[in-house]
Amino acid sequence: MSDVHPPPADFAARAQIRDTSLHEEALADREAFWARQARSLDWATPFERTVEGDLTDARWFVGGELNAAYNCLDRHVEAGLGDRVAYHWEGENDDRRSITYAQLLDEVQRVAATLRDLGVRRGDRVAIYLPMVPELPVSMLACARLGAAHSVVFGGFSATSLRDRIEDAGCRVLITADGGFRRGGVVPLKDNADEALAGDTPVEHVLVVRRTGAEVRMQDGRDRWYHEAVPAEPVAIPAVPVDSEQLLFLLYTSGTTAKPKGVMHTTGGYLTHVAATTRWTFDLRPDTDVFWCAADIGWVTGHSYIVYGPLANAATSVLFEGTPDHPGRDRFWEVVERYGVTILYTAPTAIRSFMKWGREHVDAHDVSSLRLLGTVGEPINPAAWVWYRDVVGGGRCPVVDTWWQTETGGQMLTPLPGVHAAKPGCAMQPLPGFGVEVVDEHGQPLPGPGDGYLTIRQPWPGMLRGVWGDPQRFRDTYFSRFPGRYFAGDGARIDEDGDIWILGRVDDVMNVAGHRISTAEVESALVSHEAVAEAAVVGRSDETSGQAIAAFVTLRGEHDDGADLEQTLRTHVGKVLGPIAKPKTILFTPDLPKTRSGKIMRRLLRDIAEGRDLGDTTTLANAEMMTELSERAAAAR
Ligand code: 7RM
Repeated sequence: MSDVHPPPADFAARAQIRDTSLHEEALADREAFWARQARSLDWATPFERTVEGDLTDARWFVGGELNAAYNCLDRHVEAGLGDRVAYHWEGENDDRRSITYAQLLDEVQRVAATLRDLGVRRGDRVAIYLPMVPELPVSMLACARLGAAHSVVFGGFSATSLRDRIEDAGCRVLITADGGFRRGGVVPLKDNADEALAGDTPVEHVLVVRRTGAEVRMQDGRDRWYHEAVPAEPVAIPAVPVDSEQLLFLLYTSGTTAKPKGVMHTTGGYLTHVAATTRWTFDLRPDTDVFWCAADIGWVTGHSYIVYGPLANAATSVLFEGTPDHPGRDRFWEVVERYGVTILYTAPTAIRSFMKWGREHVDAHDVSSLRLLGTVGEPINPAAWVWYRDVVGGGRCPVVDTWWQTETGGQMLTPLPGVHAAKPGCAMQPLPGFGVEVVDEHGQPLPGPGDGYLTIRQPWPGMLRGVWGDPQRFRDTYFSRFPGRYFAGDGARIDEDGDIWILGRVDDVMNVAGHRISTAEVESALVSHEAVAEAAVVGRSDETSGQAIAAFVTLRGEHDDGADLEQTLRTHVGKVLGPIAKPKTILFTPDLPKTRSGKIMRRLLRDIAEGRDLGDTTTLANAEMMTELSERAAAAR
C-alpha cells in the first residue's frame, strides 16, 4: 500500500552507519551501549554506574561529573578546532556574523563572569527571553558553565506567559533584549519583560541585549545593558564540573491543563542523547557539514539540535533569526545557497507552505549542497514528504522523519538515513538503545500489525527527570496510564513490516461508526488533492456515528471554494481512504489556528466543531480569524 524509498544509492554508499550493528550492540547490552556513547563526552570524574532507578526515578551515569559548556566549547578549542565556525548567524535586515568556537568560548566566559558577579550559582535558574541572536546560545552556555539552569522562554510568548514561567521556576536573573525583529516589525521584548516583572517577582537582575535600538525603560538597580555589564576583555571562567544529574535546563510545555509544565532535563544523560542522535540521524560530518535546524531555540528542537547536539559534536550550524517568507518566499533557499547548507531540518508545516508557494522559489537558487533532509514536530503528509524529497532534495537526499518530544529530550524514532528504506509519513524505527513499544489499551505490546499507543519501556538517557515543583503531576501525566511504561499521548500503528507510524495525539484519533481513523490520515488524503494547501481534521460528536469528521481546509492560491469543491474533496477522500473517512463537513478558511511553534491547534478546532465556547486563544499566532470560523461552523452544523 505504501510507497517505499530505499536510501539514495550514492548516499548509502558513503553513509557512516550502513548496517544495524549499533542496534544489535544496544540490544545485546543496553547499558554498555549507552556507557560507550557517554564516553564520547569529556568527564571531569568518570561515572561509576551507567543507570540506576526505574522510569520514574532514573539516574544516568551515576557518580560522573562533567560540564555541558566544556563539552560544547573548551574541548574542541583544546583539540585545535578554535577556528572552526560554530554558527553562521543569519539575522534579519542583512545582519550576518560567523562565530568560531574560540570566539564562542570567549563570549560565553565573559557572560558567565557577569552572571557570577550578579550572584548566579550552581543550581540557580536563569530566565532567557531573547530573539534568535548569538547572545541566546551564549547565555545558555554561560549558565551551563556555572552549573546554573536556564529556562528559555520563546520570544513569541506574552508577558503573562513569561511571568508564569519566571515565578514557577523562581528565576533570579532574566536575560532579554530591547526587542526582536520579526517580518520587518519589532517585538517589544523589554516592554513585555517589564510587564512580567511588575509587582512581586523573584527576578533581581535583568541583562538587556541591544538588538533593535528601540527606546526602552531601564529600571535603576535592576536592569543593565548586556554590552555594558559584560566585560569587553577576555576572562577565564572555569567550567564547573557538575554531577551528571545536575539540572541543565527547564523548558515549559503545554499539557492538558492551562498550566504549562516545567520539563526538567539534566546534564550527562541529555548531552549523551542529543550528541549521539545528532551524529546518527543526520550522518553528521562535523568537519564538512553545514547543518541547519530551522527551529527556534525557544522550543526543544532548538535546544537539542541548534545548541547542544551540534556543539557537542563540534559541528558548524546556521543560526537563523528570520521567517520563511520575509523578505521573500525564497528566504530559506537563499540561506541554503549562501552557506552551502548540507543538512536541513525543519517542520512539516513549513514544507507545506513552501509547497503552496511553488517550486519556482526553490529553483531560483542553487541548493545542490543539500545532502540530507529532516522533519520534526507533527506527522508529515506523504504529498509534502515527496515534494520535499524531490523538489528541495532533488531526489538525491534521504528524508528523515524524526519523532520525539520535549519530554524525550532528543530523537527516538526515525529512519536511519543510510540504512532504512523510508516510507513517506512514517517515523519507521526506534534509534538504537531506545525501548519504544506500541501497546494496546491494556498495556500489552501488539503482537503484530495494528493500532495502539506509543510507550517507552525502559529509562533512556535524555528523558525528562521530572516536572518542576510537581512530582505528582510528573507521575500522573506520564506513568499512570500504562503502569511500568512512559506514555506521552501519541497513538501509533505498526504496519506489516513492523514499522511505526505516528497517528497523532491519542485525542486526535477519531472513532467513526466503530472505525478508528487518524486525523492525520484524513488530512493527508485532503492535502493529496491539488486544490488543497493545508488541512486540519478533528472528530466531533455525532448522534449516529459516535464521531463525525470535521475538516478545515486552506486552498492553494488559484482555487475557489464553494459547494462543488466541498463535494469533490469528500469524494476524493472517499477514494483515497474509503467512504467511512469522508469528512462530514468541510470549512474553507484562509488560515488554520496554530500555536506559535506552528502546530495546528486541534483542541481549538474541536471546540469550534463542537460549538463550544472558545476560551483563551492568546497562545495562538492567528487569534482574529477564530471567531469568524466558529460562526461559520455553527452555520454548517
Ligand atoms: C520535537 C517536538 C511533541 C509532539 C509529539 C507528537 C508530535 C513530533 C513528530 C510528531 C508525528 C513526527 N516536541 N510529533 N514529531 N508527530 N511525526 N515526526 O515537536 O514536545 O513540541 O511535541 O509532537 O504528537 O507528541 S514537542
